[in-house]
Amino acid sequence: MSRFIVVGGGGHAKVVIGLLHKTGAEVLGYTDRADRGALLGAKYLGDDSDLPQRDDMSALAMGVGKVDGSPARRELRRMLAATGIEFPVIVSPYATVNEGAELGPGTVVCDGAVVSVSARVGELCILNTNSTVEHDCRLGANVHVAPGATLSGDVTVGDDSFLGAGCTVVQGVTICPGTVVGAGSTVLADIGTRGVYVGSPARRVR
Ligand code: JB2
Repeated sequence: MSRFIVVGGGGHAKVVIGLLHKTGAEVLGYTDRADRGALLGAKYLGDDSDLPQRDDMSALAMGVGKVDGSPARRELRRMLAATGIEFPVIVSPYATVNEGAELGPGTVVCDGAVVSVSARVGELCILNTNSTVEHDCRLGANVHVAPGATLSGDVTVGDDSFLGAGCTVVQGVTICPGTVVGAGSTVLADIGTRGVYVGSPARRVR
């Protein structure tokens, strides 16, 4: 059985701890810049500085979430490479990952999410509650598909992008790295310039 330490102690960390409990993994505790109290019974272990010295963990989980187009989580993971400890894929027992789908290390698939056939999802992605990544989609690293968002077939999403809650991306669209799509928006055409896109059809606002 894997013995996890979760990095981060906010809302997303709590989600990850809950998922780990459901998979039967052991959670030794969590790290954060400050003590956030017990999270679903997981205790505070201090900041990240002691992690390289610990010999009791066998896996790390990225509990720091994101709702923007920044690469910060990837940088944090690079810093934690000094521990020599892997970030395994975490899949809720209530998610569906179909035949031929590939998930990169550190990716988390939450309750009710569906990853369809032959989708390729990069490292450290968050496929949040009830999101859908349809057949043949290609997601880069550190992409957050927020709750209820739908990527239709053959969509490509660049690294670090954030696709807001309940948004829809129609089939075949390509979205460049670092893009933010607002909640409930509908993306009908390729996005080639990094920025924030909202509305139906989604238009750039920043
Ligand atoms: O380098 C770090 C670090 N940077 C921030 N190392 C460690 N160990 N912890 C770090 N943190 C901590 O992550 C912050 O001190 C804070 O306690 C936590 C982030 O918590 P917050 O609740 O602000 O956000 P979140 O990242 O858990 O969740 C966001 O992303 C999720 C995917 C939220 O906006 C959620 O609504 C969203 N579902």
